[in-house]
Amino acid sequence: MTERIRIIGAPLDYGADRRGVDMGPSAIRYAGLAEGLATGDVECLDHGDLSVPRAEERDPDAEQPRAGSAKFLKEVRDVCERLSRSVAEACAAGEFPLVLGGDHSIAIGSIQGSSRDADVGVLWFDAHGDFNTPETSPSGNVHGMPMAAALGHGSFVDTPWANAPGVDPENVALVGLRSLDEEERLAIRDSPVTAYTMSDIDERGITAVTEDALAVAGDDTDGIHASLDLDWLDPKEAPGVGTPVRGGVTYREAHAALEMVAREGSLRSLEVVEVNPILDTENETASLAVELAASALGKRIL
Ligand code: EXY
Ligand code: MN
Ligand code: MN
Ligand code: MN
Repeated sequence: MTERIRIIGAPLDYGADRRGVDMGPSAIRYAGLAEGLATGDVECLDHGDLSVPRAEERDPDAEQPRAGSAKFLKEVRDVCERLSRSVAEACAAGEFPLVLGGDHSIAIGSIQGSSRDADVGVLWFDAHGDFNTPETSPSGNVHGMPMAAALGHGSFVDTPWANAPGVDPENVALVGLRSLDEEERLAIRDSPVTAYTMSDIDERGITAVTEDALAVAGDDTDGIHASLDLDWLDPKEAPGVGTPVRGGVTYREAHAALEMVAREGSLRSLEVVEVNPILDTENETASLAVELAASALGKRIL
């Protein structure tokens, strides 16, 4: 049966400090996304990019939703609401949503859309926990908050556009952590989510950790959403990201993990985020995003 992949670009950069991540979807397409995913029985339907107002054309007097220190929450909400609809529509039409970021705040929309009519587990591949709330964030950048937002933590409790009621924190696995803020660290420890640090990967190997993470996300759920932040990888492999952290997973470890995700068979949506072509070297981080998406979607060498 032909599998249909709906590509949705979300060129949002309001969740991060560094401009340039809004060019991620173009860079990923330029790196050969459609060809990279195509096999005999895969069809790519590119729905283009959601429109995001440029910083220069924003109305500076527009009212911002009040919530602690979250910056540009109105812009993030506006894009996430539309993204959530598009992802939910794709799922309902039997298509596989592949979302291209943009900064990681777009995960709020993809997770909500994917879990609108289903119980969904989440695999979060990231150097960061993205578990801050407007109350705990040291930066006010919403890309450090999407996982907490989806779970309705802090003042996100009152934001129906952000919460994903179909996601039980028991089915959330954070993989590859190596940079957490202090309050964020405590929030993760207090929460039922399961977190695997880089030390876990050092000690047990990527295969054992991914197997456990898949079991967490797949336990009694209808499917899994995978959120791939390119800063999960070591900056030597993926230099084109806004918040690089040394000591990340290698090229082979990343492929191995995502190939396991494909083999497990319950992936229902995927996003690749934080590719910043301005900071990249010859589009190699965007190319890596294409390769890893292909691995997650089951592309085989043999
Ligand atoms: N924890 C820091 C903050 O909240 O500002 C850094 C967050 C970076 C988030 C990146 C993309 O995963
Ligand atoms: Mn992230
Ligand atoms: Mn990150
Ligand atoms: Mn459950």
